[in-house]
Amino acid sequence: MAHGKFKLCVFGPYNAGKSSLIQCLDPAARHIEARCEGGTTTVALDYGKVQAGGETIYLFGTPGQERFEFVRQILARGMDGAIVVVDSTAGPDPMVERLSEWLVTRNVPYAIMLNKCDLPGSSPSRFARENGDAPVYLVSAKSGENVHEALSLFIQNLK
Ligand SMILES: Nc1nc2c(ncn2[C@@H]2O[C@H](COP(=O)(O)OP(=O)(O)O)[C@@H](O)[C@H]2O)c(=O)[nH]1
Ligand SMILES: [Mg+2]
Repeated sequence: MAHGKFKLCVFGPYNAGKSSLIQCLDPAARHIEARCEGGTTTVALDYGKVQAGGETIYLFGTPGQERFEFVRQILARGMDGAIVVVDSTAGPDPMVERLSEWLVTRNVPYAIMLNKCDLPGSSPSRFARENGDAPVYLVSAKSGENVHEALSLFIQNLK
């Protein structure tokens, strides 16, 4: 997979911190919100580009809401790896489990980023059992803690 360019998709539930993570990795990242029927719901996408581990990484943030499965399918085409962002202050989420299973079936290497570790309610041990073989990194997309380091480590694993 060492072709110098990586497409990474960022998955995870709504509000987990996907957009913040991409913004943290690339301050020039674009955040796109498209309004759906009636203007009450939005589909949010993100795009960023960052250098890590000597490679150029293209980051595609996917919408978290369950009903945007079709958008995730489109964005996922040709991805070399994935990041699953999890809110470490929240309880285990069935969507995270489904995403992980889907990535395993598709043979896509992925990392779990347990986000919001700066908050007092952060409890990473809650997720310890559900991650299979995927590497798990504790990060804060808000403070930036461990974000670049986690990405670099994950990229090294992919090469
Ligand atoms: N305290 C804290 N708040 C965060 C962190 N990451 C994201 N947030 C907040 O969580 C909310 C959702 O973040 P966002 O990136 O929009 O989530 P998305 O829906 O997954 O894209 C926002 O209010 C963020 O400011 C973090 O690491 N720490
Ligand atoms: Mg978002």
